[in-house]
Amino acid sequence: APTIHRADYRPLAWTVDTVELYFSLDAEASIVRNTMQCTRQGDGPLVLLHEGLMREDLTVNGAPPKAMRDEDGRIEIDLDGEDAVEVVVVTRVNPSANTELSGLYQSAGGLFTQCEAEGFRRITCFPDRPDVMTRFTVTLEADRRDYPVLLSNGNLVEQGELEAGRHYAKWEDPFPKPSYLFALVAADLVVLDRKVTTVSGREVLLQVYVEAGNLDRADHAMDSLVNALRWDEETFGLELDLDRYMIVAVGDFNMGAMENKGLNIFNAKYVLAKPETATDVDYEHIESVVAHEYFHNWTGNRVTCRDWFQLTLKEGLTVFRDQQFSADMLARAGGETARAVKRIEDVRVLRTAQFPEDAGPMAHPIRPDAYQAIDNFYTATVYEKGAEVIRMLHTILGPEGFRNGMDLYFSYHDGQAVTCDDFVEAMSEANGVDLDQFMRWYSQRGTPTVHADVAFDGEAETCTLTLTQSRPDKDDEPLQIPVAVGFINAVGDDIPLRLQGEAEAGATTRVLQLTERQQQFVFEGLRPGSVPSLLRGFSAPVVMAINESDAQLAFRMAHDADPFNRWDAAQRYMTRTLLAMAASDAPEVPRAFIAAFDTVLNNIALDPAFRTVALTLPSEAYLLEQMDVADPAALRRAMIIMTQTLGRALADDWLGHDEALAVPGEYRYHPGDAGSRALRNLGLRYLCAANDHQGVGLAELRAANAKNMSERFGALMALVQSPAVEAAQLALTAFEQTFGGDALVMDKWFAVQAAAWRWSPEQPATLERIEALTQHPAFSLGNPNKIYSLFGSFFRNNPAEFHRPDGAGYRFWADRIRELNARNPQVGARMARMLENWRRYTPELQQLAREQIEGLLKEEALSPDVREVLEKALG
Ligand code: DPP
Ligand code: ZN
Repeated sequence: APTIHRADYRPLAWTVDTVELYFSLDAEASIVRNTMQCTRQGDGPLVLLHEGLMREDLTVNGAPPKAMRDEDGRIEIDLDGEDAVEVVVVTRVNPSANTELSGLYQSAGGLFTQCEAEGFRRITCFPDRPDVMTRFTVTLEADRRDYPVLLSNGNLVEQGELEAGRHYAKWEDPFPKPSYLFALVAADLVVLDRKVTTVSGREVLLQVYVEAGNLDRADHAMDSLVNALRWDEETFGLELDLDRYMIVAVGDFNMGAMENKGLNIFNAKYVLAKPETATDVDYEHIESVVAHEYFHNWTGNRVTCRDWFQLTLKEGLTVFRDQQFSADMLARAGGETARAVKRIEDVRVLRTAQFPEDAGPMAHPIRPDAYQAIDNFYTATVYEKGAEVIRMLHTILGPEGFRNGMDLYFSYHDGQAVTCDDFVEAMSEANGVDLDQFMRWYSQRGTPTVHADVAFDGEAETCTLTLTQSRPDKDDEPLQIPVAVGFINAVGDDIPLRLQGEAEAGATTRVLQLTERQQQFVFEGLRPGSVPSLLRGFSAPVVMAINESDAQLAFRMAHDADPFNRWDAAQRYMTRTLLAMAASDAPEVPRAFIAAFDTVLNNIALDPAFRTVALTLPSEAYLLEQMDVADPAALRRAMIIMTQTLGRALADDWLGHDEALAVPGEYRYHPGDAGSRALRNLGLRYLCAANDHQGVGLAELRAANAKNMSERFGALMALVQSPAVEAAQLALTAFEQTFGGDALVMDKWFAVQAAAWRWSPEQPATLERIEALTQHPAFSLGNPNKIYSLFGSFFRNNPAEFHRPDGAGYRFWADRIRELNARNPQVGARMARMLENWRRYTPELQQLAREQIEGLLKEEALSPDVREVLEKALG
């Protein structure tokens, strides 16, 4: 596929003012009649894009076009002398044959659409680019019995019966929108309604549509939607602009959810929840994804992207908004620690998924310069690092300055398709702050490093902090990096800080602006031995490099007043200990490490939720990234010894906390309760890893009898992730018998088995287990959630079993890529990415991986998505 460059952007010569779509819906043969009123806005032909369409008719002002070219999915029609024309296109599509789940497709007997990024051109011919904003009127006509519910964007203006058991509904969206925000649903669904009054006093109808039988799982999504609506009113003064806002859950969906104007379509796993089937983590994810899509209504829909290179304009900003929202919700119920734990979880995701991406062959700036398949750029970099860049602006400008910038951004650009520059310029202008240097964050790739050097002068009681930044790409262009800094005294208290030249000491955390390659900051009144705590709250998406002894890390683990850094100290200590163990012939957990761990575990002044994140080992993906040569087998051996040691050495403590933290009463989704459950689940993990008799007994009981899925699944996971092979098998079978008919719960059942470590030689190899599971009746290659659960969690979360020395994991991977490439290239490309960092591994593994990647590249029918990933991987 050709490479598309950001620099080549040109506006189109023609735009579409209004479009009328008439769908005669049918699972095998839907007819789409598309009537566009087009107007000229520059020199050149009218352009229509299409992919895989059967075209039945195309006319301009009622006649076949005179001068028309049609090549590679691009129609160009010369219309010299014309300034306005009506174009009609009639196409025929087969939703039941659409396994890519892009465009119009079938799921569980219903019809659904997914148009971002380029799915609309698989429905009709259209200038399918985000900078073409059009008013849509949509009529859906279908069989009433099979498709009783007919939905599209905007307001329902007409509906009625037709002959032969058919009916219709007509929808009008009052807001011009790009085609990627178009949606329709025709299905047999039930609905949860709620009416709320917006801040300006308008009554609006909120709806959550689910399959019959799932109505008892829709309340949490609805509550989340109401909370999001209120939060955006209060925090940003942004009100819902529609009379009706719909969320529809669908079982087969490539992404998490989609923010179509007024008609969000969601992967069912981000809608459906009840205590018996959803974990605390599911509840948290639903809250944040519902909010994310709702927030897009302003950041994405009212103001959209000029081109797909600007994706982070809407995604980075909207992820930042949903993170802030979730943090506020959690803090409201669970206090400031709950907010900090949310921040820690977000950074953990960044380090696990984005840091390796930014160090690998797919590394790209948050605003990429080039791509072959845009679907490959819905990445952790665009989303998560993009959100960190917005967060830095928030830090630099402060909450009020940021809000003023948002207000100005909307006042300038409402109803427009704009660029990241437009956003940052509004922030700059509203605050009178020069952000030219800050803009470099949009074009840099790779994770920058900040080296810190701390020098005390005992006599003068000063401390000089020298910060040096380096970029992996352009080292001569320093970035603007806000570095939040604190110092802790010998008894563990934060010290009020005074920078040289200041009259008196002030706050205990100061945000320093690092703008040069190297800068010195002199603090006065600091005694030698004060312990620096740098990059508090993870104030910038960088690696902070500082020489710290184990003792200093243990001290910060016990005392750092910044909860993020307290967690981070634990992560650093764990990382260096695990890496040393992985490099050792006789790995052992040092006593001092166990003592530091013990101190946190038994500090009951700390929230259980915080203790849980602090005592959770870093992900293997992150740890492998820290190894000079990634050796999954050596790391796994270290992980096993580490978990078994912590389970055995602290067994009584884990058991004591398990009893003390039992949550009485009915399940409720609440950060306090969730924290207690999480710490108990973590305890079971360590206890079962150590094959502790009592721990295994508790896990068996809970896996069988727990009233809620958080506890039940936590126990199941502890058993599967342990040497207690028989107990695990019994629990898995019982779980399957109870939940075999529940697709979302079975996703968990597949995922937990795919992530299983091998604790003893008696345990079957995970790969063989996965191969058997692909034959399970609940598994389906056509369902993306199943792919992510069974294959994704194996490739991503189980490096030692995936990167097997015999290469069987890689052969399995290549076979799955072949299958998925043909069936669903977007999902196939995501799975293909799971081996992109193959050059990081041992020479033996590299050789085996290379063979498989090269073999795949010889395939003729490789989709552009998969090809781009593999070619870049081979580089
Ligand atoms: N639906 C995806 C998201 O909300 C892409 N826009 O991030
Ligand atoms: Zn989004």
